[in-house]
Amino acid sequence: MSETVRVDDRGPWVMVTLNRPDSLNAFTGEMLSALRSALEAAGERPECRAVLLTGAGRGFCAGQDLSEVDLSPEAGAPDLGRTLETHYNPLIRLIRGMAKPVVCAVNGVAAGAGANLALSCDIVLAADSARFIQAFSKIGLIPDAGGSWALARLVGEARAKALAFTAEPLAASVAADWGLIWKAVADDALMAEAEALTARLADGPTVGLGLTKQAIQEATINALDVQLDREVDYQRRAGRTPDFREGVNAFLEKRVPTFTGRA
Ligand code: T3D
Repeated sequence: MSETVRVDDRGPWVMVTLNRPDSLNAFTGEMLSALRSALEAAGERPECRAVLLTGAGRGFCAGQDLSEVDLSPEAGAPDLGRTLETHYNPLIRLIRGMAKPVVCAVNGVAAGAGANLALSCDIVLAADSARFIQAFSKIGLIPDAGGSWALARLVGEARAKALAFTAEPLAASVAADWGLIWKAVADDALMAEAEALTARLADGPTVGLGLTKQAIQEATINALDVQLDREVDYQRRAGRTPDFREGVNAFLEKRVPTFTGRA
């Protein structure tokens, strides 16, 4: 296991912690590879039914580690597209494509690709003191790690452009008011609330939740007719799971359902 990414197995779910607190968990290449391996393993393990992502120390993640970029004249012009193709794009696709809930607890500042990594997760909780910063324009870059896509969809073009052009920090409470994240939580309550939510989701009907995730993501690009057909397909699959049977039986028997998450 890497030191820069900690994985705590909590039985039905895992907590993945970005762990370079002295640099506000800024991403090195090694750390990005470790994060991808940790998430791939969580995605592939059927016993793992939800993931919680957070950061160690006072920050969530300050984006790409800027001390790793070689700007010496000998190195020539840097190819930042390669970092995206090698690391960030596969990570974002992995999280969005994972057929189980990914919760993010933003414990402190989230800047650059760190902010956009958080926004790629399914449910984002943030500490009241956390801030979201589209830091890219300060160094002449564009919002990456899915940021241009997520911002435009979540908060609309006007707010997306202002956040990206100005790199102004956005407080967690405003991010929640704008619909950028699910909610802001008191600092000292963040982890307990995020862990309880992840545990609850891990106890849920995993196949149905995975299909729900896919349906909602596709809805942002599909026309209604296409989406209605998707719902037919996904509901057919959800209706064939043991968890549907269990949910209905539990309702009729006036008891709490015990979902297994099995297909
Ligand atoms: O290949 C490619 O590069 C393309 C991909 C790009 C993706 C990106 O993410 S680009 C955006 C990169 N991130 C940034 O530009 C953010 C830079 N950081 C900041 O602006 C500030 O640190 C924060 C606003 C995030 C937090 O400010 P503050 O005052 O709370 O903390 P600080 O004192 O600035 O930082 C604390 C330490 O973390 C400090 O180290 P020190 O002085 O204590 O030894 C600082 O240098 C370090 N740190 C913070 N961010 C980064 C970093 N070190 C390396 N890279 C960073 N991104």
